[in-house]
Amino acid sequence: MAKKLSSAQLQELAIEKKIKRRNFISFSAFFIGAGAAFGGWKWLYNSPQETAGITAGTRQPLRRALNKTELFFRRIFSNDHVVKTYPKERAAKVVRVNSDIGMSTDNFNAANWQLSVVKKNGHVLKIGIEEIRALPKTEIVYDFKCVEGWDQIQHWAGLRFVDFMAHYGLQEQAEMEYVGMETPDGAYYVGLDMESALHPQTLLAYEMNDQPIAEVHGAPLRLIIPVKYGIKNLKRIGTINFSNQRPRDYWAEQGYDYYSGL
Ligand SMILES: Nc1nc2c(c(=O)[nH]1)N[C@H]1C(S)=C(S)[C@@H](COP(=O)(O)O)O[C@H]1N2
Ligand SMILES: [Mo]
Repeated sequence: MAKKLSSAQLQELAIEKKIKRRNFISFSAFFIGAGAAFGGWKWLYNSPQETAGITAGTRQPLRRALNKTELFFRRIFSNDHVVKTYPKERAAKVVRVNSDIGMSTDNFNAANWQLSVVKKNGHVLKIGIEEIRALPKTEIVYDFKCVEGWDQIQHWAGLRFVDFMAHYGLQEQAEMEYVGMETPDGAYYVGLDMESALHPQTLLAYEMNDQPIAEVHGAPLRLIIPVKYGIKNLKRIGTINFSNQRPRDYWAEQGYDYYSGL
């Protein structure tokens, strides 16, 4: 015959039972959670690799997520966001030189440089630097940021890209989704979403600190696109083209973010 338990003992038993149940629940939750995490990782790990092309290879689901975050940020930081500017006195006198891909001096002569603009119909406009200098000049003093972790307040001047498009009657190309820019030798190249290219602070720059841009900084014409990291600020522009697909991009091919916005 079962021993009669006191109410205190009964209470104790009930509590013990409760603790056992709690332990069971938390252990199960832990194993289910760990299982899910492992499963998720395995799923990602076994997912097909995207074909490395415009962007470097990663697992397809990860790339889909990255592309979604890009769209999200593009909507939030669209053209009404303007990068902070500074008084000219704040601009660095000694401007940092970063990298020089596509900047070889072997087959390049700034004196006979011409910009090539490939129109939608395949026709190529050839534009000299004097023609660009004759158009309205816009200046900007802002904090230039490189993904490698440095930044510097710099003073640039040139033709706003949006003014350039209007002046050369490039409305049809402005309706396209992307702009591609490349050095004359094609060794360095960037792809830009049209919104950022047409941003009011984006310049085809030909002056730095009130002087023509030095060769190392991209003479005679470079891109200054304050809404992007340094990697997109192509030095020594040779060709500009337009497309509805992402143009090739040097650093995106190495795994950097294609959008690279700030
Ligand atoms: N042609 C060309 N443009 C380029 C680069 C390059 O290597 N080649 N590097 C980019 C990077 S990573 C940065 S930070 C800036 C540096 O510009 P700066 O040398 O004038 O400081 O240029 C960008 N444009
Ligand atoms: Mo950079």
